[in-house]
Amino acid sequence: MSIYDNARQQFADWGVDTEAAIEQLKTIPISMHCWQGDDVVGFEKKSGSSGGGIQATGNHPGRARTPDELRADLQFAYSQIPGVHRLNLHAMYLDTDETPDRDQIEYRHFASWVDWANEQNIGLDFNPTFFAHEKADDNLTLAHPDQGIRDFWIEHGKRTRDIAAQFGAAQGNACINNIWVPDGMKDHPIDRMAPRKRLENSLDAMLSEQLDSRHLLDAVESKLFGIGVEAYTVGSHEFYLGFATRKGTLLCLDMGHFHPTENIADKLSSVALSVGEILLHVSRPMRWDSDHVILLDDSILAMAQELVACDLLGRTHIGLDFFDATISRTAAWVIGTRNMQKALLRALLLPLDQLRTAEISLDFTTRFMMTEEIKDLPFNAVWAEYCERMDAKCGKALLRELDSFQSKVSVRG
Ligand code: RNT
Ligand code: ZN
Repeated sequence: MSIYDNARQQFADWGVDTEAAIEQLKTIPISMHCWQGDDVVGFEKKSGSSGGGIQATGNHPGRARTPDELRADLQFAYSQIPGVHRLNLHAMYLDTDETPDRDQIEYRHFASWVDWANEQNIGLDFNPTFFAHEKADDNLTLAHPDQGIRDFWIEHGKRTRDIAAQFGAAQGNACINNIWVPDGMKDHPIDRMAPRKRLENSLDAMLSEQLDSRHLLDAVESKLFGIGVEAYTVGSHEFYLGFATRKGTLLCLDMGHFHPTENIADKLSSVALSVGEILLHVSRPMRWDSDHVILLDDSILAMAQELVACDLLGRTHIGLDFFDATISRTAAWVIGTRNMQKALLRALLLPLDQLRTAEISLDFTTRFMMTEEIKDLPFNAVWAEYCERMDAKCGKALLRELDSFQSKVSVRG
């Protein structure tokens, strides 16, 4: 009996069908974020740091400096990740010799990404870039007191919606355009209300045009604090939960954007009662919103378990948001994305019916015994089988691939 057949039998003893889990895992796309490949720098022809409190640390060799380098790195990463893929692009990643300001970007500046994505069978998601720009230096954009600055950013946002909708139309699926603004204050504001009203009005203006939801889905992302906006963020969780509920947008939950002890997985079932669809930025905060590469740890396993147990996979879009430049950037993508997939597979392999039965009968002893006993089931054998069927490497063979690709890109200046 093969290792997989043996594992299949062990799961079957618990009433779990490993084949069904594998088939379902194949259909769950993960939107990989382009910005892990270049430390959130982008391809605008100007210098400067990412700003907005976003901080990539490290100087590992091999940062992608051009769209072609980034695409080559992505292509390698995708080749090591079994399953269906999406790419999450930011507006600062345009591919053109022109130098449009943020309020001048057009679809043609991104057309090469669509050609490449279609060739590679990769769905595209998008984001307006409200940071790393002189008009964002006050850490105020859509909520800025100056109407001219607000209008600039509203125009940027409108253009990204148009571009995202055209991505969606060109690809025949919905592109998510996710709005995150850095707006906030370092010290205690006197007026917490006025900036929030301005943000709401700006968002309304930005989202006013009705676009086809088969091609575009708008999402809004909250944040608790950032460097330089410790005392107050305009777009807090409550702000956007209310906004998304009232306006019908998606709500983006970034795992680094809450108090460090909050359980983000616990929020899914509550949020899902108020909003139609959810976007996740799966990330790993360490003491603060540090955007560490995600591990296969309890927080990720809990997230995946909630998605499966609450039947939310059909209306949750899984995106990643981490960036680490102290290690191989391509390895970070591959290991982090595979960790998300491993977590989903583990969740799909849980004997949920039996666990639910124990719980609903208030038999917490059985529930407890089961959750602990099933931790010893051979999840790794099912993952290895999945990788083999999808032609992706595992273990030492994977490490060799990652290492050899990294040594090729290490020669970049
Ligand atoms: C910032 C937000 C946001 C960004 C990306 C680059 O704290 O998490 O999602 O990380 O847009
Ligand atoms: Zn995020």
